[in-house]
Amino acid sequence: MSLRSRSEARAEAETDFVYGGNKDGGSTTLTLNVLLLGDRQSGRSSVGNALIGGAVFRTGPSPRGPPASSRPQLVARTFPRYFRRNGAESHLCVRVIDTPPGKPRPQDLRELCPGGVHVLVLVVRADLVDDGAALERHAESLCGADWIQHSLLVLTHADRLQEAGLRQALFLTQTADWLRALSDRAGGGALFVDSGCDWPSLTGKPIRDRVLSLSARNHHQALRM
Ligand SMILES: Nc1nc2c(ncn2[C@@H]2O[C@H](COP(=O)(O)OP(=O)(O)O)[C@@H](O)[C@H]2O)c(=O)[nH]1
Ligand SMILES: [Mg+2]
Repeated sequence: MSLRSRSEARAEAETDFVYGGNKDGGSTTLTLNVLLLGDRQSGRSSVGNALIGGAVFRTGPSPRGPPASSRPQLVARTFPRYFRRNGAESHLCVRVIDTPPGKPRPQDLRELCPGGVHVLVLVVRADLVDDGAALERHAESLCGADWIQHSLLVLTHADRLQEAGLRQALFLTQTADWLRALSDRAGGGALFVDSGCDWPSLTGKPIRDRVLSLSARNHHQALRM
């Protein structure tokens, strides 16, 4: 992409953030930037694939040590006529930013998302609950004090809970204090997902719907990074 077309694309993206939509033959397009954060192997890329509805981010066991790519990666997809808004059909453009383990560099995120982030998806393994302090610290330092109102907690590996005979409703009452508190405080609440047999198409819509309703609750305001 030439320098000129890159800046044009950025200007177009920024217009979306300001007006929340583009005119497109009578329909509007709502563009939402979604940032995935989570530990190594928490299932971030799998959740990204579910959101996009295809295998676009690389998933799988990763060797210990420095990640192959330390740069965040952006993939966007438009879902035509996804919802109704002010009485009219609206397309939904989801721009998903997958991140390397640890804290992504703010300048990399700003480059991908100059208008900011509408929803943070915090990805945590339900079957391997560790300490969440670093995750919350990263979210706050990247997105500021309002990060929690823009957060949706996604608990992956729900299939493992099922195998262990633990019901999802009970899990949150019995899990670590920080995770229970996070699920109560997060603006979008908690959503359990599992990788099942056909993970992206089975689990994508519920995650997209939750992202959309959380963003609507925040009047589609974006958090600057
Ligand atoms: N059983 C199960 N495996 C999952 C689930 N989510 C992700 N995985 C697997 O866990 C591994 C790591 O997932 P990935 O999305 O690459 O994690 P990332 O390192 O956080 O991006 C992959 O082999 C996935 O197939 C889940 O909900 N259940
Ligand atoms: Mg990954």
